[in-house]
Amino acid sequence: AQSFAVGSKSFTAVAINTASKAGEWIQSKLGDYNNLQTKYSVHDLVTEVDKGAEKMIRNLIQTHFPHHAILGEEGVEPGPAASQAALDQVSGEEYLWIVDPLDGTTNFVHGFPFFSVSIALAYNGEVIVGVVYNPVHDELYVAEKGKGAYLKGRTMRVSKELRLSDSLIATGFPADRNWALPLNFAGIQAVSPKVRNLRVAGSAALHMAYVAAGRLSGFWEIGLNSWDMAAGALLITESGGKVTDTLGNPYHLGVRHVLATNGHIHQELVNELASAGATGY
Ligand code: 2AM
Ligand code: CA
Ligand code: CA
Ligand code: CA
Repeated sequence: AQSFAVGSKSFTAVAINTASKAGEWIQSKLGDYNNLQTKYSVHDLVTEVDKGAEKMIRNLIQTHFPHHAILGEEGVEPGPAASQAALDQVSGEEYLWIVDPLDGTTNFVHGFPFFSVSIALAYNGEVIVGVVYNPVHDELYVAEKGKGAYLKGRTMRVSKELRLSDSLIATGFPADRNWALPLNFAGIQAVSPKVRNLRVAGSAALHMAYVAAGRLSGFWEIGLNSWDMAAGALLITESGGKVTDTLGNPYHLGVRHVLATNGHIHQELVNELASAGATGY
């Protein structure tokens, strides 16, 4: 059965400790432009900090749970096909850690202070622990399945807006400039007149944490990977919100086009994206 610990070691405590340590190290490297590389395209960056943070996270998890599997962004070849293959490869694992060591690399490189560390633990394919850490604001978001979600020791709840017209919504500009970017422009064109305003701040994991904390009413993005969303998805559902694909189907680790909201405005957003032909499907 699902458990939150092996022996005396709490999964959540390890996730929190690991995300905090990695985040503090990342923060200490802010403004360091060394070893900037492009990965898949000029829009897809990776730095020694992404790689170093992932190494640190893997080491800490392995020290505590040597038999658990780890899926981390920097251990996977770039591109959607390799991401899907990497996820398929670990789909049979009982305990799987899903790690984005630095979500918002472009922001980090430019010194735009909106990035995060995302660590999730899945048990038989279902996320049971999710932690997102924003080192800039020293904000640690924690969720345990069935036990709620917390920010600075306080229970998080999603926002209360009932209508899109009262809502602050976030999305992302996809890294894929060929099919996903024009598609999301269509989504933005459809959604932006209906909402109070739109934000595009560049960290999917942190956008999702903001939905959980009630700072955003919703978020959607096309072409993401499991490590961008796994922790954020649990934060949101444990805060009373809703996470699906952009068609409104239930979230699972293989979802790439995500819609996450306070629940109330979910169907309205599904409808807008569908009518704009901007679901990504
Ligand atoms: P990253 O910073 O960890 O790479 C911003 O729109 C979001 O897209 C971020 O969460 C970012 O994660 C992610 N992202 C950046 N490049 C990407 C790519 N090539 N494919 C998919 N997602 C990407
Ligand atoms: Ca990346
Ligand atoms: Ca990411
Ligand atoms: Ca990353």
